Amino acid sequence: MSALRTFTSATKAVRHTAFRFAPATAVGASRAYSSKTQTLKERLAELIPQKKEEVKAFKAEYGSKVLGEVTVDQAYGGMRGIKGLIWEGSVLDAEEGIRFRGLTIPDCQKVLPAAEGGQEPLPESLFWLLVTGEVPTQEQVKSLSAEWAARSDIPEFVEEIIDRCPKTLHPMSQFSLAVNALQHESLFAKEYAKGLNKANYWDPTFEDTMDLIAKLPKVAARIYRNVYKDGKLPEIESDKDYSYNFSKLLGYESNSDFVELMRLYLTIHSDHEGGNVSAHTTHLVGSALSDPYLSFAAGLNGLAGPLHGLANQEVLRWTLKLKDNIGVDASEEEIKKYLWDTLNGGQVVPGYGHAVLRKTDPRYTAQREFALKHLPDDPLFGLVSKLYHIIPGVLTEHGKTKNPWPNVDAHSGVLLQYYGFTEQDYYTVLFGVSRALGVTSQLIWDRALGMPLERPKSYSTAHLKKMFAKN
Ligand code: HAX
Repeated sequence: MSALRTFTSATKAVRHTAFRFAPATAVGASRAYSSKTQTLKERLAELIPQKKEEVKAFKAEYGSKVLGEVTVDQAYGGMRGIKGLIWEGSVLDAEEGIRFRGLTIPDCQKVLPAAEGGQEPLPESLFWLLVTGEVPTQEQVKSLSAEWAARSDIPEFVEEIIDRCPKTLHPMSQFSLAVNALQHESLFAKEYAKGLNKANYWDPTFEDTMDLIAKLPKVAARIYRNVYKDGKLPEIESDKDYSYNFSKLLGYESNSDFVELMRLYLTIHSDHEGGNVSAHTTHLVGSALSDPYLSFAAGLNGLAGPLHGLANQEVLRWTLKLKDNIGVDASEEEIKKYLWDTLNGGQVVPGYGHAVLRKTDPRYTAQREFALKHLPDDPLFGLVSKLYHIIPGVLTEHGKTKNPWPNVDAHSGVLLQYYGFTEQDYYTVLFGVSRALGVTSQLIWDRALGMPLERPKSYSTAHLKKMFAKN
């Protein structure tokens, strides 16, 4: 195993606390800190016993409280609104949108460390926040960037597997295949086979998570270069941040605005509480003690569905088709007709609607603000803005969707295409790299808190009829 477990840097840490697990018991404000920068793992090791005690005490007092009842409609209706999951990193409010450990996206943009000369939060900062509930220092973030760079190499056989994929295999299928193959490296699986004490599950889970996140850019970029370019990859720079290096592997690092976009993108797509398909799947598969590689690969397969992460490729495709059919300067009437054609064709308008949200997704807003700042005059951005003012009205008139407002996927494609990143089929891979941060930080806590095998109860229609029908 790597020497990185003891990775440190000799700078004094100043802790900014965004949210503490339990204000009454949290260490931090009054604690004397060591003069070296504390690593994420060291901080986590301190937090785990506190959090375990907190949860134990909470359950002892409130364990029998009722979270809600479940109707037959909900059982048939994709379990919408059923409260039955614990997810520490983020909570989604239907009106306000996501909060990561209590922080909104604008809060994160204000308080999370950015790159030197940059303004957007670094995904490293967000990961630290998700794992610990605390805002890291610049030094801690720097150490995490360096640690991920140092762990980034992928085994040769995984490179060969990716290289052998036909170009026609969807990038998300290649991505999932490669992550499954990386499982060869799983420390959790190896330690478990030797006989691992339950109390220590979190440790190799943490190591796997760090390795997995670190390796994703090389996996993802290899797929990109193979499918769309000449298959050659540059070296990463060990003193640069994760998003810079990922941009470099993809071939876009020379544009500092693209690198900033990547930082924002990887931060805001990371986590969206526990019930969405990719998060829930990762958590569910992880509950069988499948290691982080297997669990995340399962989550990726869910992200690859068009009602979930694949919507980002669908949005750009749909928007470009609209542009080709009626032009970028189409009138409101022409756009409305095009929308009705989509709806009357029994298709969804991609990028709009949400299972939980009932307002414009703040992840959409953050991307719109980025566009207003960096590409205000881009014609496609102009079209996307026009659609933002027209689609909600048409969807409301259509009368089906509970939320006519745009979600995260309605905006990402237009930003990427502006920088020449036009390969729509690849967009969900970027989402996947980001989603790893959220779902694996929860896996660490699942193992630390000893979360059990997930196994909800199901019924057949015949059984439900017997329970409720008069005859
Ligand atoms: N266009 C047309 N119809 C829509 C719609 C849209 N954008 N959004 C919802 N509807 C329809 C549903 O298909 C459903 O129709 P039926 O009754 O015929 O089945 C009806 O409105 C009620 O759906 P809902 O309760 O409002 O929404 P759900 O919770 O069932 O589904 C979805 C949420 C996100 C899947 C849905 O809004 C949708 O399909 N949107 C388009 C695809 C999309 O953008 N997906 C990405 C979502 C965000 C995400 O996960 N990103 O990764």
